[in-house]
Amino acid sequence: MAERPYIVGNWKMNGTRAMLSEARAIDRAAQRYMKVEVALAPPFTLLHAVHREAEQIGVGAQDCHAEPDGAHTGDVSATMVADSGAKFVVLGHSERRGDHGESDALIASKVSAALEAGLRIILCCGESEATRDAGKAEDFVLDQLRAGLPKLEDASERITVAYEPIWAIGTGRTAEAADIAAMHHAIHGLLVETYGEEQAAGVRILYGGSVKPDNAREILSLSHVGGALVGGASLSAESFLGIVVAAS
Ligand code: G2H
Repeated sequence: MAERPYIVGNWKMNGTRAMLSEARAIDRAAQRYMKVEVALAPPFTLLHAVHREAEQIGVGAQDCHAEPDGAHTGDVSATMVADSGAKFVVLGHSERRGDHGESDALIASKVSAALEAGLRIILCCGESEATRDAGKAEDFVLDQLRAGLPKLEDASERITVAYEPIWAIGTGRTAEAADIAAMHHAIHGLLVETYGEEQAAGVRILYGGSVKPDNAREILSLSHVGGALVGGASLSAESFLGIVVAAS
């Protein structure tokens, strides 16, 4: 188990103001588990409201635009995200890459914009089932990260990586423990190459993909697994807190 596991709920395109009671319940309960860092990434429309509820938990966005402002109808900049009270942004999620055709280059520019706005980032990576079956999962994931990881002196303060195999997202399937451990080990190796031993030790690598209260403890006990990025199971305080308890 990581020194201070990081459990992040990604609400995706779910949640209206009725969900604020779940955020409040998560926040109040998180105050009893100070050894776990707990955060929520609600949709843009709830960012400020969840931030106002949050006494203990971190709040972040699920995306941002690469430009600071301008004629980009419907988009939200990193500066706006920071202005809402959010402290981090999730970038490069496979649903952004898939649904919106986000390339590694675009994600790298969003990373720069987010850091410039003072946000921490959670940079996502993960392979498709076909890539895994072809034996190319590790090369693919490390290439995604080489393209997205910024040059930074204080990487451990600003960067979190989330490994989410696409075939395990929202499907109820989780990767085998040995496969998760091998990928997290490889990602840690790349972080050491990029930032040096000391900084890399502080960059947490989250696992994501159908993490639930009943599989969280095993996943979180794996070496170099520093927490979890949780989708479906973060939509109710009860199941999300089950994962927080497993991490504590
Ligand atoms: C992976 C994860 C959260 P879920 O996308 O980022 O979602 O836990 O529903 O598989």
